[in-house]
Amino acid sequence: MIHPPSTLLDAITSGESFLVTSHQNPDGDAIGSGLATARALRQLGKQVTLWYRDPVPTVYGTLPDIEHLHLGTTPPTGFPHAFDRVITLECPSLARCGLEEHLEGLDILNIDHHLGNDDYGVVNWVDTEAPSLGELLSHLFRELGVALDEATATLLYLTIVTDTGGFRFSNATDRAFDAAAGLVRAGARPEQVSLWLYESQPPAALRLLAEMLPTIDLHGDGRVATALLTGEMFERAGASRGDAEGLIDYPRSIAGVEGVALLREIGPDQYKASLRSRGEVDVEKVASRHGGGGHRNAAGCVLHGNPDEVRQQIAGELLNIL
Ligand SMILES: [Mn+2]
Repeated sequence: MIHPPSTLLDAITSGESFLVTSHQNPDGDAIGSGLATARALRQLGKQVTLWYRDPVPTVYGTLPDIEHLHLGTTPPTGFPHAFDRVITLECPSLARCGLEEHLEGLDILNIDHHLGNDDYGVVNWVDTEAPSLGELLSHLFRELGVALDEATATLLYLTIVTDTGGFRFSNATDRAFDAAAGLVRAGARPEQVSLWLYESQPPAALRLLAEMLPTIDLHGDGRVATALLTGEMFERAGASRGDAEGLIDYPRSIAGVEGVALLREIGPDQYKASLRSRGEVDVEKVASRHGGGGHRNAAGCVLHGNPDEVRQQIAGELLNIL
């Protein structure tokens, strides 16, 4: 049984008004965990504001309560005085939330499952064995006495599905399946999660996929794949950044590929590299060398140079760790 530290339970129980945030470019775990936390805390009679810097990927646009998210770099009303507790979810460093200039100096409850969390909170609950942050939160909510409703259970289930790649990655451990079973018993609806994740694509996302497919390159006898998304491709497809969610799974699906980098242009000669790998291959090492981070099998960082240079560089670095 996983137990949160009593200092965390005390801080939550005694708090009244919560600000909850998560990392830049939020993924399914960041979003599902945040929405579930807000629902759970409200059930305990708390005030909760969710503040994320970046917009949510298109596929998560219809999640319950998503319209209540406060987005951008402008603080929500009353910040910071109106809040007596600040929770960061999934942020190994305060900088990962992208709101550090506002949060610096505040007492933070740091809940995370990433490697290399630098324990910047007044309370730090970091469990790197947790398959998703939502899994860890399900233990927290149990100990807080929250009775999960269907929507909250479904949001937590979503975090496990997205972080384990649909129970396919090496973090699809017994803990992942135990938690998923418990959440389904509590009312989680796997078919709803499947609809959100796999059958809610806007047409622009498929046009963007069509733009990306011809850019796939194989390196080192096909053990590494790279692909590219430029601003021009987004324009032609009529797509927004959120439409790129999941596209990396296509180069990853090629037989024999052990490491993948998807490069997305974010500025002149500037690329966000999303990295993926299988098994023991640790792409987090490559990402952290460039000031990024993540997990062993999924990480990201920013690279500088023209697209060909960046592609050769990251392919070389991935081949080096195979
Ligand atoms: Mn996560």
